[in-house]
Amino acid sequence: MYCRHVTETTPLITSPEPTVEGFVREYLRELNFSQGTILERATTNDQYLALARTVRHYLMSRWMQTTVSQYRSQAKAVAYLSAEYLLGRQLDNALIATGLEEVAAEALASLGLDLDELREVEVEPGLGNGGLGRLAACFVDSLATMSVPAIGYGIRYEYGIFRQRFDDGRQVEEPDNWLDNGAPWEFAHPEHEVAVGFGGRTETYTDDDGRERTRWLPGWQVLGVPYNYMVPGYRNGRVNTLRLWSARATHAFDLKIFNYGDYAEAVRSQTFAENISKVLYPEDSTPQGKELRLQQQYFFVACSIRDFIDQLLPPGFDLHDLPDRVVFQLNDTHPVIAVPELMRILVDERGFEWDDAWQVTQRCFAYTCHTLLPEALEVWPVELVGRLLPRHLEIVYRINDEFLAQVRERSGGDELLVRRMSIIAEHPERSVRMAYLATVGGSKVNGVAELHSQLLRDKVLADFAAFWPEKFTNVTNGVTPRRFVKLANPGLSGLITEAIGDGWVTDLDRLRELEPLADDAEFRRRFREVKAANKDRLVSFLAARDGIAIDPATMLDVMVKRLHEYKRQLLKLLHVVTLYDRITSGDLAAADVTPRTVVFGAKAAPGYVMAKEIIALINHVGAVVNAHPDVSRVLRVAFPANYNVTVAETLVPAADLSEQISLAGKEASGTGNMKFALNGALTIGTDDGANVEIRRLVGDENFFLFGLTEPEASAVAEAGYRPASYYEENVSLRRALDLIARGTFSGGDGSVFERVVSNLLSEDRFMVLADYQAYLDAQERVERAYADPDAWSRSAVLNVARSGFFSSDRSMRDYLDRVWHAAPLTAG
Ligand code: 26W
Repeated sequence: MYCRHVTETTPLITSPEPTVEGFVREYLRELNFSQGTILERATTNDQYLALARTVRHYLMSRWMQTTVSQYRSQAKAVAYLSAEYLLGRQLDNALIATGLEEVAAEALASLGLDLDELREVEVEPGLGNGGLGRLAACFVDSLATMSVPAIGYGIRYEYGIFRQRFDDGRQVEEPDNWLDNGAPWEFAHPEHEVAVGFGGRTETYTDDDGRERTRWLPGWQVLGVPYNYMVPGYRNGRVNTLRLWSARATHAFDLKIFNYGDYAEAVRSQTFAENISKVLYPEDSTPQGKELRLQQQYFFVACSIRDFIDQLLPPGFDLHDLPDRVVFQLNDTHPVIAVPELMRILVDERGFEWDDAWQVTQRCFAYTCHTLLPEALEVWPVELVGRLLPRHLEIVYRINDEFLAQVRERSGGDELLVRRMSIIAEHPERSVRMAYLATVGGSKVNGVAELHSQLLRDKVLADFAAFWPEKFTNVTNGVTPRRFVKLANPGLSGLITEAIGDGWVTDLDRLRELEPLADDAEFRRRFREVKAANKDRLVSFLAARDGIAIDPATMLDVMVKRLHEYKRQLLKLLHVVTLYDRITSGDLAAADVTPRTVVFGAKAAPGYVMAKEIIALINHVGAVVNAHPDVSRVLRVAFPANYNVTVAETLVPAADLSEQISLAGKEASGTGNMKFALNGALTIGTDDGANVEIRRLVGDENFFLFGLTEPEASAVAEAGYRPASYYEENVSLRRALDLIARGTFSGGDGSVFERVVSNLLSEDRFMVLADYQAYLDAQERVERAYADPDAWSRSAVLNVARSGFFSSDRSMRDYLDRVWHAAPLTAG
């Protein structure tokens, strides 16, 4: 929502009547005038688009008021730069934020329409891979609900994260054409397009004051067109903006060339430009280092910084004061090219002295790291950076020179340290280490959970933490209670509100008031009732969506997250195979097994071969287990395809057991773990990421801990880890692996999953075999605990009551205090 030209007297619109009649009137207007049809002839898509637009109307005036008041307040704003936003469906979130759920349902029913049916039409914007993207969506929701002046910037990918389907149990990716049926939640503003340069060269010149200056002469340009999305605050009358950029050619069509008959050439620049925002890179750990990816990163960063300076700051604003007006939060290293971009604008365009520009830049940026895997840290070859962004490379070199001079000076010329801390890596090829650039170029660096931030200080960025201890802090992740409790779990929300009022929705620490009710048998009974109803809802959801039949009377043991070896879906699978082995071999009577349904949800990056093998193995094991006459009576495997935010909203509230079993020291935080705890599932997990803080808050007795700690895992690796020794010493483990190796789950053909088994026996980088026995022992503790439903639900109630800390509102408060030094807008 742009508002530079809004004056004191500009009349702002008012919202439609929040009544059934008012809603009906607005809806029919939309159906007739915008959808151009009548009720009797409207398609389901017409009905949904009209509904979405109607709900938009109830948010429009808030949006305008928020933007105008933010602009007028001249308050410091947070600009969140993220290459990913995993937003989920918008309709229900907007209805909850406006409190219009009932009015909408009644109004539609009066027209013979069903809200439950229409909400299924919406395709969720899958503009992210996993944790990082979803976290960004939770954060912008919290900033709006907390009335913090903030704007989210990102990329409007034409194709989001691929759609996953299984073919003979193997992942097949299909394009996510999420825009095809209309995009009612976005507002295009081509009039505010931004030109972005690429390639070309730089030249130095002497300016009128006789100063040596440099300018960039780009070789080609694309246009960035902003699309605005509403980010509604929860019932606070505020709506913040998410601005996503789409790439266009400067001149879409070359008529001359067309007339020569070379039609493809005529539109080449268009397709070339559009490619930049065409598709989301589906990697969430190993960067492919593709040129287009760097183009995407610079494209949205250049658009966003230009847009903030030109549209959100008053005309003639002195950029020396920029740090008082904005903090650009870098969501991992993906947007870090923003640091040399701001330097370029200040020095080359605004004529700042280098040191002044550097002062301003460092104070304007902060960096959040979301990973611990060395291979996930982005490095860009200087050859590529120099070709695509020649001026930025020059600026990075100067930043590095000035920084290393400090290092040299403070370390008394320790050249080894200088080489280690250099932003430019010399080997294997000269490259820019983006995490180092982010650390040098910003005022703060944070990890996303206590253990993660400690490991950043002690290991990943140890030299920098020693050099700038004050720069390093921690902000433990959080999730929005609006979507992941209020929206996803209306049963539990109702029970909580009945017990302690509805203040918890915006003040999640209030859940603590539930603690005494853990000792209330009636409350526990009703809590179990809610869980049972959520399980029934999941049963019909999976039956309708995937044709998957699950038994709600079983323990729902859920593992949903991206497929990655460090997350150890294989450990969960070995538990399933071991149970299968014990039941089929008669070691274990089916009657002695707690009936359990293991639910997996996971996408693998298309280029991640081992991850795709593991998905296929899970599906093949599931097929055999589910078909076995004895085993299937007490053990089932369900693997709904295309796990996404919408699936999570139905799956998480139904879960009994939450699997958070990564090798300690590998999962930066995890956020699924928080969603499960808040929805009354108990966690089986390692002391990794935010599991450590969940266990501390909910209490050891309400958490199934197992496995090596991070120091122990490092010591084992240090000492030389020999996975085969666990195979030799542990019969149950050997039998399980042999079953797979013999082809039990692949039609007797042992070669099918040979790679998975041999990797476990030879490398097993994430120590699945080392933690196998401890995990099985913990699962036995789970079975014993689950045998007492009342005691189990008491633990579950305590998990809910003690998980208020994991609200993304609390994360925002920590960022505001420790990193951004900004504040919510109280008045206006
Ligand atoms: C360039 C390839 C790439 C793309 C995305 C590398 C790394 C990423 C992300 C950082 C991966 C990610 O999503 N990390 C997850 O971030 C969550 C939010 O902080 C954490 O909770 C998870 O532990 C972390 O794996």
